[in-house]
Amino acid sequence: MLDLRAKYLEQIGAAPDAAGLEAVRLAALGKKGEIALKMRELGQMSAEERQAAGPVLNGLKSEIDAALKARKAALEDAALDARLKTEWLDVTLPGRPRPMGTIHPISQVMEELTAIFADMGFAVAEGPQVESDWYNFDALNIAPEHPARQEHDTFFMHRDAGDDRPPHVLRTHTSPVQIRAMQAQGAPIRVIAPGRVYRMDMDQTHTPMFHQVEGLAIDRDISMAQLKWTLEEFCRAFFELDEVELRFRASHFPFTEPSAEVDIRCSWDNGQLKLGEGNDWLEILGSGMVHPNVLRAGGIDPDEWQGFAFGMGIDRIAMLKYGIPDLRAFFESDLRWLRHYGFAALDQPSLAAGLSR
Ligand code: 2NL
Repeated sequence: MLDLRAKYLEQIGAAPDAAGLEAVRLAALGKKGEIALKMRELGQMSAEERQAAGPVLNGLKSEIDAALKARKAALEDAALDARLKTEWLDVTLPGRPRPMGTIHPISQVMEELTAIFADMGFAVAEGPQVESDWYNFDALNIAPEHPARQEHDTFFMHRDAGDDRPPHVLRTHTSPVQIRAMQAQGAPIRVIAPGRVYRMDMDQTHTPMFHQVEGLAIDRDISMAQLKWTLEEFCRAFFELDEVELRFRASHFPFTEPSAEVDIRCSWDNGQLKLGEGNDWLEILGSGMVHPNVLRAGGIDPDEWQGFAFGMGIDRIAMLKYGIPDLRAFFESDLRWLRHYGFAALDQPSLAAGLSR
């Protein structure tokens, strides 16, 4: 008996894992285990022998049982300790900062100018960037022999050989959007059309894709005075100036008559541009009274209705407002570049944090 006790307690203590321990349990306490065999032998013993051996055997059984349980608990503890050691995680470590994106300056400027014109009652219209030549040219009173319709400026879409229809174009201005708006809505109408436009031009100050916003107001007696007020009001709000002064210079566009190029009063003091003051003028947009042919193309009777229209480059006014001197800011969209030029969206602390590494 003492041999059994020593043997099993030693094996239990040496069991390396749960499986080893289970093998020991079966050998000792299992149905065909050594203790069970001894229990069975009690039946062949005399009463006195049985009275002596029984309690010893029972005591041995519970001692081994307890030792098994204790060893099992110890093995589980050790396994947990090992796991905690390998799966340890320092939740107090600082996070890894990730550089964050921000709204593109062109998108922000589009939102700004849309909000300003919306306050003045203009709705936003959108349309296709691939246009028919009718919407892009004919409807705007641009004659077939006009230079813009020749190869130079315009991206023409492909036509199959033998297909003699005039090719579609990448719109060269957002005016076709306003033709479509006039056709859909009729007069009176007040819309702006911001969006991408395309011209075959690529140098320091031109990109083949750029952004334009055009505006259109048609009613029974819209005048150039209202055009001027609308543009002044826009410039005051957009450039955040108390005072603006605009100058209309006679000009020519096929789609307006009369036409005016619009300059804003400014100063250039040692290379620093200031809008709203000074003795210089900076051209910012083109405008005029909508040509009767263009009204007709939009399905509006020029004997009953008239109105103004204007168009300006968004990239250009974005650069003016935020002091961005170079188109690379738009190509590369590099946050460090934009921050260098004090782009306003970067003033938000959460965005600045992403840049500070
Ligand atoms: C410029 C000149 C201009 C328009 C665009 C327009 C649109 C319709 C009818 C008449 Cl539907 N006109 N647009 C008018 C005058 C000038 O843009 O220099 N843009 C950058």
